Amino acid sequence: EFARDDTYIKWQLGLGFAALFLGILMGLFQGLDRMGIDLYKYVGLKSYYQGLTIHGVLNVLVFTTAFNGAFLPYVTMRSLKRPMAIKGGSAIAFFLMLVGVLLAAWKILDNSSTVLFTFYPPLQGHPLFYLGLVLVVVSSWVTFLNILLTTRAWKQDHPGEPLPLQAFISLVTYIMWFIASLGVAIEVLVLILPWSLGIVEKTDPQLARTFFWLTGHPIVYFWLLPAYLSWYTMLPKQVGGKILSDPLVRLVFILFLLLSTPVGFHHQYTDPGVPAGWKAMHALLTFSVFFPSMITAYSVVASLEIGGRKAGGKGLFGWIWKLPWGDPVVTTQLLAGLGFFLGGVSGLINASYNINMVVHNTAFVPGHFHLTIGTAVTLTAMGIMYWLLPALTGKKLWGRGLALANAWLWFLGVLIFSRGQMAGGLEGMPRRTWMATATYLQFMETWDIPNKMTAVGGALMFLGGMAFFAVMVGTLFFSRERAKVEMPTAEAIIGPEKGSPLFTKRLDVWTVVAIVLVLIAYVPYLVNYLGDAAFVATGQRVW
Ligand code: HAS
Ligand code: HEM
Repeated sequence: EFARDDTYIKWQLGLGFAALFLGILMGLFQGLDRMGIDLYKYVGLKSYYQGLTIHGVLNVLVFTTAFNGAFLPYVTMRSLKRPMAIKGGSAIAFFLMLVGVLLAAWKILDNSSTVLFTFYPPLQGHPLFYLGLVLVVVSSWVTFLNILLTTRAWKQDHPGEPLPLQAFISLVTYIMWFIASLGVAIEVLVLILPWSLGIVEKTDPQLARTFFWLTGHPIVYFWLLPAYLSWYTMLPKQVGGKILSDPLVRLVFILFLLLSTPVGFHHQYTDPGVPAGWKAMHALLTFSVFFPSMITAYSVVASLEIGGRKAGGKGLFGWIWKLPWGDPVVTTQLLAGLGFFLGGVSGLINASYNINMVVHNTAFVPGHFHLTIGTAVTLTAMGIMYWLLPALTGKKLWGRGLALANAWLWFLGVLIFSRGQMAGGLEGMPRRTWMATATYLQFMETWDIPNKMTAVGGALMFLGGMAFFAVMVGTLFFSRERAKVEMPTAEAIIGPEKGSPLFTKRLDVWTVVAIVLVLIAYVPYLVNYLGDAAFVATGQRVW
């Protein structure tokens, strides 16, 4: 019944993880650069920055979008027990993404678009690079439309019933992403492409940054929410626990829908041209979007505790040791969650308007996000693959020991790596800097240990990543045993019928509120800015 869509889901996962493979290879190069080791020249890359563009684009633009575009349709179909509504939808989404990735990769590899994953002016890339990224986003919109129509068709057959939780989460994630992605769509189509094509001579970097970050913060929740889907609705089943409360989970995702987007200025605290009042408002909203994650920490840990106690765990912490640590599906996610605690704490430091002045543009920030996207999300995606690949191929997971090594090496590695980056950052060590060539930087004594920690921690993460790919290849080609694996779906102690219908059924209302909040958070600022600003800046052509 699902075979038609599953074929392209598999291809999209393949594309996403191939991107991650190359992405983390560049990560290793960046880490080793901190010890003065320059590997770029051996693989024909022109500079550290070309590698960093590959790292950022492949890891956080391609891997994440491809993984979500495969995983969430997979979940939606199983949750609703029906195939996707648009017949060729999964195929269209895959091919759009494939062409987009090939175009962007071509233009990065010929060094015409070494503009980093944030690609805002005045750095200018080749038009085909931007076009490639546009296609990746359009692919995600096709997936959104497909999920929307599939849930709609289900509702017509089940009038008055709330959507099953996993389909509800998939849908909210994509509604949030669709609203958020309009910022970068405007940036690329209106401000960047005409300028990169030479149709207009100048563009406005400040305005472009604002549109970029309108998308650039909520995109991190687009990356995170599928991991939350797994932590909330699958992990409890995998450890023998239960979801605490179905309506509470829905509330959390509705809060993300509302609060993810109107916070972009927390990436622009140091930008001139944004009045302090607007920055303060976005700071306040950033603290608000912290709450749904706090609720998550509480409820997911409670679900784990139920499982651990059922398995005989006693005392305040005794249940933790009783969790199935021998199962890589579980261990990856537990360690991803533990890493995320630290990612969350450092996020709060970034978000504090005044303290941001200390950490902005320093290595502290990569320290933060390798714990969030780099670990909470990536390690969870790896853990998901440990059941999803057997489910999709019917082959038993190969190399359980390697899979456990993946989890522990990555976790240990990121603790060392991020501590190094953060310690250096607090001593003013810059991010996005080719250390091996900036000889004066190497002689900063206080950065010596942070640099070494970055290199060693990064190398451990890399080894962990290779263990993951070995398990994937092993399962695909060497696994001889068959396995019948189903999507895990945990039961909830408090079911959806106990929640207010406003939260369990009325996503339309919340979508409207979310749009209004975005308009309030940006439109008065934009009207004011456009009234004042002349499009003054000139772009720096790099091709
Ligand atoms: Fe961030 C910069 C603030 C979350 C990613 N962030 C970045 C950048 C990236 C990124 C990529 O306000 C850099 C962009 C660039 O290149 O310039 N971030 C926050 C805040 C949060 C946050 C307040 N970030 C994320 C997530 C990301 C991500 C999630 C990716 C997925 N971030 C910022 C700010 C900046 C920033 C500023 C700009 C800095 C600058 O100056 O440039 C919050 O959403 C975090 C909330 C998290 C928590 C933790 C809850 C803990 C849980 C764990 C449960 C435990 C379990 C395991 C399940 C409150 C849920 C238990 C296990 C047992 C064994 C018991
Ligand atoms: C940046 C290493 C995995 C996303 C960096 C930087 C280093 C690094 C050292 C800082 C570069 C600089 O500021 O100059 C590593 C290593 C990894 C790894 C050793 C694992 C082996 C990942 C993963 C993701 C990720 C899995 C996301 C899925 C990013 C992003 C940047 C970055 C978005 C910022 C790029 C930019 O500033 O343009 N990485 N990384 N990394 N990393 Fe990673």
